Amino acid sequence: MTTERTYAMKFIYAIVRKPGEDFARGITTSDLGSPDYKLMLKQHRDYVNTLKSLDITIIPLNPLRNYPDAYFLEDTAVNTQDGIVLTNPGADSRRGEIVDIEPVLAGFDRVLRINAPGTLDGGDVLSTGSHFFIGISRRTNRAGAEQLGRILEDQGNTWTPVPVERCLHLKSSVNYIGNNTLIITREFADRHEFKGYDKIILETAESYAANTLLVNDSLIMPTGFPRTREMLEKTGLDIIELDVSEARKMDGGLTCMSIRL
Ligand code: CIR
Repeated sequence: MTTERTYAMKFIYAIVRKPGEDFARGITTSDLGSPDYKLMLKQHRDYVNTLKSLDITIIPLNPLRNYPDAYFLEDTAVNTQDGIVLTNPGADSRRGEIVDIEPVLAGFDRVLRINAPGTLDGGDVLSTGSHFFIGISRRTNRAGAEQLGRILEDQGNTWTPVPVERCLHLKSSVNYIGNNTLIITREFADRHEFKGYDKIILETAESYAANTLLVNDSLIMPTGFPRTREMLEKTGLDIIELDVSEARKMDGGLTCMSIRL
């Protein structure tokens, strides 16, 4: 591990929410079968314990009644490092999650917000430091992306919109793993927006592994993607594999289940 590694951000806290018993009523397009609550809770505990083991202080929240997707906290807020931006989630069934998370975030930093008609999910926002990519997706519209873009520019950052067509969120397919390097699916690898970055390009069968989470010096990746693991090992980062099979059945994964601050 080199000491001069460049992070997108160094994290101290993670806000996490225990999945509720109704989590299987969340939105999903996957055909991976019905998720199991007990297993979901175990996998969520493992996720939280892994973050703790990386010296991250956990802010735990309880399940949110009537919001089965609310444990995918990432979609509700964007940490720009100069403040926190409360989103306006693109799915109607998730919009009310904002009311609950706002006071929690207000304890950390200045909170700005995305307003209707703009919609934006945090899963569409990828930071590589002072540059941000914002996915224009089924959840994030151009108005939402432009609102966030203006906030980022005011803070001295830059941003690029990226069309997202075949997956839920931008970060379902692309994540930043430090040192100017992206982990990226084949679908996005040749896009002009990502020119200038080094890339770990995933085999199509391992595309889900794009949702890998960099926490300081460690990469948390989903289990079951051996070719991706081999490529990631060459980065010299510590690699931790976590089974997130139940979140995957609900179209989520590692980045989605926390807000890192
Ligand atoms: C949804 O469709 O909104 C949830 N079932 C999954 C959200 C996953 N979030 C993320 O990728 N950031």
